[in-house]
Amino acid sequence: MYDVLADTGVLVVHGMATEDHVAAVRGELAPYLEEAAAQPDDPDAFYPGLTRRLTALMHRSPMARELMMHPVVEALGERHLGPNCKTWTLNVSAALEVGPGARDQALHREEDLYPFFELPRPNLILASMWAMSDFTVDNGGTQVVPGSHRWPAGRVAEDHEIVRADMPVGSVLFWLGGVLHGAGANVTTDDWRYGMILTYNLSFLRQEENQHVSIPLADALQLPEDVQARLGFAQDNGDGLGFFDPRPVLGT
Ligand SMILES: O=C(O)CCC(=O)C(=O)O
Repeated sequence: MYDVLADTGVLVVHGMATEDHVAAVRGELAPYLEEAAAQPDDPDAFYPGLTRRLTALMHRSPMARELMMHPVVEALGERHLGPNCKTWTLNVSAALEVGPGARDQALHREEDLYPFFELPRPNLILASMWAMSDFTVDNGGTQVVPGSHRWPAGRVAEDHEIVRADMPVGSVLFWLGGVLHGAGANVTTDDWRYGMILTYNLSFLRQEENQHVSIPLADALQLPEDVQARLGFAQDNGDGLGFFDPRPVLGT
């Protein structure tokens, strides 16, 4: 498991979530996703149209928080991010539905958020895509380019180097943050491909999704300490990074 991810930059693990757990997450997010209308496509936009997106999942779905802390994720984070930091944090949470007619998303790297580091970079991000419905090569299964985490800047993927995630509901596609990837096209099916992306970054880097605004402090402080820490509501293992004092202002 560890070597496959290190060597190819990509790994699929089946059976990570039960169908009941997937249904529970979907149920918790459904009222929010219903309001996330799919837009027509703009061919120049980074996000393809005919898709539905929802963020701030860790505030909205207690069952998704359990998946964020899955032991396999913890083990992969320890191995692939652990050597480069004291701890790691949730970087992004999003539910991503790819609807009929959606085009391929342009290939990109999660770690392009941090251009200070030259390619190929040390591991800064571990990404996971949870299959909340079956993923196929035709219905929008995520495109990934194995090995591209080791490519120099400027190398462009050729069609034969791109593979598309084909995995049953409850599986997870993992990839390292240097791997080229993007949502797949869904032009021949009537499916709504439903994925939940959770990415994790080294905790001394800024989180792409601002958890401190997405999750009110009073709610965050009710969560178990390990969950708070993964969300970034903790000081880095005893050093000064991220220190805080949650006591209220005197007299309030
Ligand atoms: O939906 C997917 O399969 C990938 C999504 C993605 O890479 C993105 O939204 O940046």
